[in-house]
Amino acid sequence: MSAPARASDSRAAIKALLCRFRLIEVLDEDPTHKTAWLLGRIAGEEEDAGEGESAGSGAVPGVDAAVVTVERLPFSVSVGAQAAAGLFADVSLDSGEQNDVYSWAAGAANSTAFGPDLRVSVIYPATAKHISKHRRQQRRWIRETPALYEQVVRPAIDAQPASRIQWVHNILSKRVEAERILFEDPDPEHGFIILPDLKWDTANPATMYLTAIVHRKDTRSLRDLDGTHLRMLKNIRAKSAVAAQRFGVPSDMLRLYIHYQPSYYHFHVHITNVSFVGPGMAAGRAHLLDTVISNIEDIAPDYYQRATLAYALGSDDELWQHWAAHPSSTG
Ligand code: G7M
Repeated sequence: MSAPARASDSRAAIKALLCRFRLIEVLDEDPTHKTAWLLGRIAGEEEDAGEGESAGSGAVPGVDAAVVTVERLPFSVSVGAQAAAGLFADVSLDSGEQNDVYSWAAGAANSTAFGPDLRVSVIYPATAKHISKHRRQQRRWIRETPALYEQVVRPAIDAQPASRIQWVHNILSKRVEAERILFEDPDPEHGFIILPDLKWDTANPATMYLTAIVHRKDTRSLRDLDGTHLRMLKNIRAKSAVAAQRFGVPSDMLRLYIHYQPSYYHFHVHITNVSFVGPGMAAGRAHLLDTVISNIEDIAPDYYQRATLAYALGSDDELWQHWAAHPSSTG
């Protein structure tokens, strides 16, 4: 589809497309970000004119398929901007309850008093790749016992090419990102480097995101941690505070955690501002460093070689295939 030149032309073209959109499937929904991804087809002009629905209800990728993203926008209300009628004059309510001094209801705004309330984006024609990219992944809950780790996960990690963690070796050998290093303990057994995570632009301390990458090359994940790592783990905790100070974030505003499963099998710790909540912090993925230290120190040095670790795996994850091939992987 060629892009119309002016904003008003675009608006009219998008509106025309949306009017011809026939919903086939809700590909995914995210209640936290109030967003839905919809698959549909764009009806032909003659159908739109009411000359009957075309045969079949499917959409043909690359031809008439469209992916529409609908997102509810944040409120934008300014005091005094509303006419005398009042802010809620046009609101329609379709349910309501009252109890003592408390009242609540749901409905629709029907007005611009709260600012625009919807952002819509359209991919048309959408290819099969566009569609699968926006379709919710199938998810499975895994209970990984130590035996299953040996049978399924360790071989999967062993099968990964070394090039996958080349970026880590580049950082440790100071070939790249050297100027971004905030702290280094160069000890080959207990040492590590702390630097800003790729995802953080270093501009806003409220979203501070640092990573500690250890020098030890034999530690691939949480599973490998034991009593020999305690000194290093405690030192990461202590020196995170030093690194975070550079951005004015005090030590009691840090959240330190380890992913299991991680994306990269060279041990590292995530260091973030406690007020920042990101997708990598879900229960079942983020293991708090404080708890990890306590498990090894107070419960057992080989806690992580004995524990069953549970997590969710998406069907796009490489590990998924290994679990799918294993009959006893679900608990
Ligand atoms: O899920 P996992 O614990 O494996 O997370 C790895 C982290 O490494 C993520 O937060 C990535 O943003 C971060 N990361 C990945 N790469 C490729 C780089 C990189 O090249 N430089 C830095 N500084 N961080 C990275």
